[in-house]
Amino acid sequence: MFEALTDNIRSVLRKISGRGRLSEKDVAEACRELRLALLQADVNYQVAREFIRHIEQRAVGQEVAESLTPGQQFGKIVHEEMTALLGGESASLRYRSKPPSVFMLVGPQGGGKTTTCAKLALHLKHHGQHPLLVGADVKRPAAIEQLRVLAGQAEIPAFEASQTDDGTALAREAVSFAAGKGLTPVIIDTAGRLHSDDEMMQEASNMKDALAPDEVLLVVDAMTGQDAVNMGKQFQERVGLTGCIVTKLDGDARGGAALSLRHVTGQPIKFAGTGEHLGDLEPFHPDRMASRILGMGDVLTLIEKAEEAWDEKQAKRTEKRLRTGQFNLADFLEQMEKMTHMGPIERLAELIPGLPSGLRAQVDESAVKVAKAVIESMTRGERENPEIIDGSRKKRIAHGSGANVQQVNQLLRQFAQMKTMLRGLSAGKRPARLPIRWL
Ligand SMILES: Nc1nc2c(ncn2[C@@H]2O[C@H](COP(=O)(O)OP(=O)(O)OP(=O)(O)O)[C@@H](O)[C@H]2O)c(=O)[nH]1
Ligand SMILES: [Mg+2]
Repeated sequence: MFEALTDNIRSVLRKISGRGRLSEKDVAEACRELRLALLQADVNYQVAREFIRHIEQRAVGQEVAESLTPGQQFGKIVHEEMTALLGGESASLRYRSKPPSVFMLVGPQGGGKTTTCAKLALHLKHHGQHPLLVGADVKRPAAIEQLRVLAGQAEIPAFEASQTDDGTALAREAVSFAAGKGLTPVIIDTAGRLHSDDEMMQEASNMKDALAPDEVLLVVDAMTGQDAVNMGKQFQERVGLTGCIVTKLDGDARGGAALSLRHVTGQPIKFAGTGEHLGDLEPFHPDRMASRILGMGDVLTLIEKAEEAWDEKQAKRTEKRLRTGQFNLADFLEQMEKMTHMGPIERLAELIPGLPSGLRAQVDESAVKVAKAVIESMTRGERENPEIIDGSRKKRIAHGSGANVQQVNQLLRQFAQMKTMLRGLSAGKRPARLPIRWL
């Protein structure tokens, strides 16, 4: 995510972090480079200018001058300002006291509305809610079918309309249906492809007037850069928004849209889409995103992902096995499988602080596949007690898994390292469950 931006900012911060004292010239130089990095990432010109102005004001002031580590203090200021730019506090969804709550997703064509409706519904279902999906893109039967298919995959009810030519009437009907069935929230997918943007916004605005939704969420594709931001501004003016969802952060978006959207629309980013799968939606936390952009990782999101993928009972069992020194390659394999459920490893690697970019590139799924194949070629005894694996066993395992002896050795070494690390951590709390070191 935002690789070039992260690399550029890191290099500015690296240069400045070792300094014992910062002159105004040093600050000016760092700010100039930061500004350039932002503009190259397609951040709105005014947003970049204001961001830098804040940093400059603080960096030449007391805060830095009196700090024992001015370079690091500068980095802290950049992190804080980036967090503020992304909205400061995390923003949650608004619900009405008498359900069903109503969420409308709006936005330009192809931004990801339909997909995001289903992702959001699934996310909320995982948090104990009972959503109803409503396809109100009535001009395109294919769009309603698309939502129905996604709803089926997520095992979430999709509203079957009795009439289909008026999106607003359909949505109204869906809300009373939900009220009768105790379903909430009602998540409404709207049209992105009409004759003109004008017509699209008019329709969204009419629907909003009729339904008085609790959330009007703008869904925009981060890869469309400043176009997305301009559309966001128009939607805010014409329809009125309560929040934004940025999609396709997994692609090669430069970051400009995500960084400018909050400032330009005045509305918080509430979620981020990070892939094509229904599970690829994350609540948006400005401080965590700032950490990720600055290359500082995002351990909290990593832990949350781990917790979603892991069941508590199993985690307890693993912890116990660690404590009692029973943790073996079979557990290792089990963990690896769990981890592949958390999403592509490269993306998880972004969440781990301090991984240099070169190392990130080495963390690929094929390495995990090899490791899995190697472990699967072992006998049960070998998995439970890797010490018995001698030269001839290594050859057999390598042969059986399609790997070479070196790879078998490497895996055994990594396992030993991980075991040592986990044993050290197992006295502590949550990180003990995170098998990150073997990366
Ligand atoms: N990689 C990636 N693809 C996404 C993400 N969100 C949506 N997509 C893809 O983007 C494409 C368009 O998504 P839709 O949900 O159909 O977009 P839409 O806004 O409903 O489109 P219209 O209804 O035509 O305006 C689909 O192929 C989705 O799979 C994401 O976060 N990451
Ligand atoms: Mg759609």
